[in-house]
Amino acid sequence: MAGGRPRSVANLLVAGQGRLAQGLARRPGGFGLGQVPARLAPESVTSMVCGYCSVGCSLDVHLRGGEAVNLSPTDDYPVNRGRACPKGWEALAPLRADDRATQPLLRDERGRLVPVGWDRALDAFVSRFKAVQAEHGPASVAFLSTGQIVTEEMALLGAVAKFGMGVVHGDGNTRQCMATSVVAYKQAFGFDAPPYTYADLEESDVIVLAGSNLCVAHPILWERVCRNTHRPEVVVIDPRATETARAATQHIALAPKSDLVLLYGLARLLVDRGAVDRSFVEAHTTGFDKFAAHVAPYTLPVVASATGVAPEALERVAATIAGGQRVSLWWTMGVNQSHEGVLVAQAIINLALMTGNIGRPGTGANSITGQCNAMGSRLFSNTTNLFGGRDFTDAAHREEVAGLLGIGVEHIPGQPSWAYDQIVEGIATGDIRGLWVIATNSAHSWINHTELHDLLGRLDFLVVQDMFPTTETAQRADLVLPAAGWGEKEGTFINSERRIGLVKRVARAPGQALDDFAIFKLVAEAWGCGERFAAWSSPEAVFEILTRLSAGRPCDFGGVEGYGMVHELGGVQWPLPLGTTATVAEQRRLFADGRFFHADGRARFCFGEPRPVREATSRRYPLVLLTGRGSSGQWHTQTRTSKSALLRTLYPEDPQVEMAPGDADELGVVADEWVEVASARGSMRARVLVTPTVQRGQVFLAMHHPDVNRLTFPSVDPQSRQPSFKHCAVVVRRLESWET
Ligand SMILES: Nc1nc2c(c(=O)[nH]1)N[C@H]1C(S)=C(S)[C@@H](COP(=O)(O)OP(=O)(O)OC[C@H]3O[C@@H](n4cnc5c(=O)[nH]c(N)nc54)[C@H](O)[C@@H]3O)O[C@H]1N2
Ligand SMILES: Nc1nc2c(c(=O)[nH]1)N[C@H]1C(S)=C(S)[C@@H](COP(=O)(O)OP(=O)(O)OC[C@H]3O[C@@H](n4cnc5c(=O)[nH]c(N)nc54)[C@H](O)[C@@H]3O)O[C@H]1N2
Ligand code: SF4
Ligand SMILES: [Mo]
Repeated sequence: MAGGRPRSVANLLVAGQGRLAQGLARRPGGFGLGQVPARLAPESVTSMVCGYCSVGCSLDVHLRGGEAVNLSPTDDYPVNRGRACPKGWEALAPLRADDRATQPLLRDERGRLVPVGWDRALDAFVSRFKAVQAEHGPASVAFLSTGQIVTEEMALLGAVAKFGMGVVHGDGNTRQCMATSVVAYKQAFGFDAPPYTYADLEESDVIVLAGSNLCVAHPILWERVCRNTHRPEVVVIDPRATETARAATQHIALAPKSDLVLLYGLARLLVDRGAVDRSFVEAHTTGFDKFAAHVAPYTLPVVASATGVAPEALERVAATIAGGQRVSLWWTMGVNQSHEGVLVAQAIINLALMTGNIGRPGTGANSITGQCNAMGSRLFSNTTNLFGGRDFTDAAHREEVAGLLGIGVEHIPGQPSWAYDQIVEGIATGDIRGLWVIATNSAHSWINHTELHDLLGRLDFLVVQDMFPTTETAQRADLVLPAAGWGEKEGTFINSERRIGLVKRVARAPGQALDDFAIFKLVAEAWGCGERFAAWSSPEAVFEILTRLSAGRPCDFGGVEGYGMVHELGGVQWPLPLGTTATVAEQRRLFADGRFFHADGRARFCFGEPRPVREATSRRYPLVLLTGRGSSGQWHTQTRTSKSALLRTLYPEDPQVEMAPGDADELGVVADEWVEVASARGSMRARVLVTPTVQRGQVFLAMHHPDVNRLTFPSVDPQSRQPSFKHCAVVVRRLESWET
């Protein structure tokens, strides 16, 4: 055991007590707190970015004695301007939950998770993983991480695991979420670069939302749409009549997974109508003529029959896009979680390119990301990409990073990580024997998880690092490392519009829980590679390292001078290279000069052939199952949001399967009745919600119930390897009354 380690654990635990909201707190006043009775008035207020979704709202945390007592949305932050959704208002609730992880837990010989000190936990971590690597090679230990820890932590994890522990394969839950957009952007623009700024939602005269339920999933972005004074046409492309679709001016209720045909059909109509911006296409893109030839067969009758959308509705959307002066096209999981998601995302990008709707206010081909720091993960998790969107297989990139980090280039693997599904497959084949899971609840959220549950049991050693020891994944672990959560640590998130925002320590982590940053540092020490990361001494020191790693890359934020500047400016959007400045009010969008990130400066039209869905409906499983977000009060696997009594009042207690009235009648079920929903892989029970928001032949389940992914079919997009959570075949069965 390294001599200094026990002291360093103690130091970290003690250090945590003194660093609450350091430096950047401000006195109350001008925060809309006028009505608060004096005895409850906070002593000071500090603002920080919300830890749930990628909108990245700022919250004013009210402090007493340096500890958070309450919060309210920040008035003057450019993202949310005084608003927050229910999750934001309740963001402190999970920190105070009864089931927080307070001590490391190690599984004993009798199979029970028992509390141990950090020293034993670290010994077990190191000895077990090193034993696995000694027997099966360094690549036999892998990690799965997240879009929900600060960038500094992600980067430290990626560095320690890959450049210190010899790990080769690590991926994140962002694979389930954003991988499709990443690949689509890279191929089309030459870099993973969502081009927009949120102000575009207020500046468009046409807003197209594909596979996005903005009202529920990104409420404050929907609020920005509502602030648009140009009376925009809002077109929603979604098989369901979601909250967003019902508020839209046009709802295209297409057949599930027919988006590619629909979008090619729209492209053809735009060509036919002469709506192509020839001068933009010629000056700034390549491949348009081939694309136009590719979409020629997608005539109105072909498209209407494949999508189930009336020809008049298709023509109206095309006319709306053609007539718009500032058209923005946005997409999320209805597009990304598909067996052909990359092609669909590129078809959206193509519509923006061919009509010249990019680089100007109110325009863009805009992927909205999901988790608070998915964008940080895309650039700095060091999983499939080397730091800063670089390439592990590129020797020059490896040299550059080694030089910037002052480490030997031999420590940088020359191959990218396996994707999440390949790591899971690697467990099945015995190639992966040890797994370290950080801030993701795979045993609930992974597709077709019955198989994963079995595989997790086959691992030689499973470590889960989470705020809660009660998650489905932590319950299967050999070692649980107790982590601090949002609000108990500092660092930065990057939101959907590329805005770097600050997170601060406003509460103490309970018991022996440590922030992920401290845990990664301890692991490095215990592993014996701590020296290599000596410069990674604090989150702000790592931020400085990341600033250097970004320099010269499209995501360059070399001009950002530390956390103080991020705070002063109300967040900073990349790029901001050294020598450039930003102001608080400024909105940064990409491609205003028509130059893209490919070597020739041009964007590319990318396209391909539609493919059939991987699991079609059958007589046995006649319904299509769609899954997604249930309400604005629920977050993913519910480890956090279910801890708020207030949020629990905003959604039904039991799982609900949404069903069209005609299907309910045919099955003879009535509202609220318990039924069984089954696929070829498993089944679950749910209450029937009879609603015309789903089409006949389709049912919808929110992803928040742990059994939903017993049903889903494990197919991935071949290019992005993102799972297709939103299409599989199921049957709904009545339960005999004695069973209910
Ligand atoms: N309240 C809340 N907000 C969240 C989250 C949360 O858990 N709760 N999670 C965050 C994260 S990580 C993410 S990734 C985002 C997700 O945000 P969204 O993508 O907006 O949410 P989903 O409900 O998963 O999917 C959006 C829509 O896709 C539709 N859809 C299904 N199949 C198809 C199809 O074939 N074509 C089309 N066009 N649409 C289809 C569904 O009907 C659904 O309404 O939300 C973020 N915000
Ligand atoms: N059927 C279906 N399945 C889906 C989806 C779908 O639409 N349908 N959507 C997919 C998508 S887009 C996503 S993003 C995934 C999300 O899937 P997950 O990532 O599994 O969902 P979360 O519940 O957010 O899990 C985050 C975990 O991190 C823990 N945690 C929170 N903060 C911290 C921290 O600071 N440190 C540490 N160490 N732990 C922390 C939480 O307690 C929780 O256990 O689900 C995917 N699964
Ligand atoms: S919209 Fe997203 S970032 Fe804003 S308060 Fe809600 S969860 Fe937090
Ligand atoms: Mo996500």
